[in-house]
Amino acid sequence: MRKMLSLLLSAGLVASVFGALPVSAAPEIVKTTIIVKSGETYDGKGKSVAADPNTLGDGSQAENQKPIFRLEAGATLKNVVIEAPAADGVHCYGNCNIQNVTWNDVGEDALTLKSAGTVNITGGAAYKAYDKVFQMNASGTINIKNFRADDIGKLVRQNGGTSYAVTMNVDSSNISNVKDSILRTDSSSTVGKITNTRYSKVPTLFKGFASGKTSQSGNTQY
Ligand code: ADA
Ligand code: CA
Ligand code: CA
Repeated sequence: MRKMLSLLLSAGLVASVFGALPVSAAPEIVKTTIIVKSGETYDGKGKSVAADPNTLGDGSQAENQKPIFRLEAGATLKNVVIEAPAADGVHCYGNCNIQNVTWNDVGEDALTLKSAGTVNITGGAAYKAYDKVFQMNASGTINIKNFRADDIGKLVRQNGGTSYAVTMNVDSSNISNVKDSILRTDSSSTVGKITNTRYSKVPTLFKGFASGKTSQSGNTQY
């Protein structure tokens, strides 16, 4: 009886110790793109996901991979960790809100604006982007706030050779180990602004902007 009791007690102790540890579950493998409908919110509540490389893409630099999430106009994606392979990340068809989403190993790119709208990125992070993090394939605005990026090619890239207008804003973020630039465009009408941001090992903040189209204040280098 005594033995039984101590066994039960120690089992309880073991269980409570493990219960207190942050156990990171294996990512949920996404086989077909998750669609978040217009005006709806997908709250991952902290879960991690990854692409099925056979159906969505292997997260290499090959074009035409499929996204893990497709957000219709006015949709919100929050509290998700995207692990490798991340395929073509997230596609936004019009306005979208991205809150506390972390890409631990960006795929071909992290997020693409596919039709005109405003992308609001608040919190979260992107790591290990061989080339681009946010890709703007349509006119509109991207607001990036309280974001962390490290080991990336570019933070925002307007699709090469396009001339529509994009407004790119980065505020209160921390950007490090950048190969190319933070914001890049080929459009003479695109505007870029970086404020209150800490950065380290960034060759240039802006690339390809026309004169008078960039502004910065309150940034510090480390
Ligand atoms: C490259 C490519 C574009 C588009 C883009 C993307 O810039 O030239 O056509 O595919 O990538 O959206 O990933
Ligand atoms: Ca691409
Ligand atoms: Ca892409």
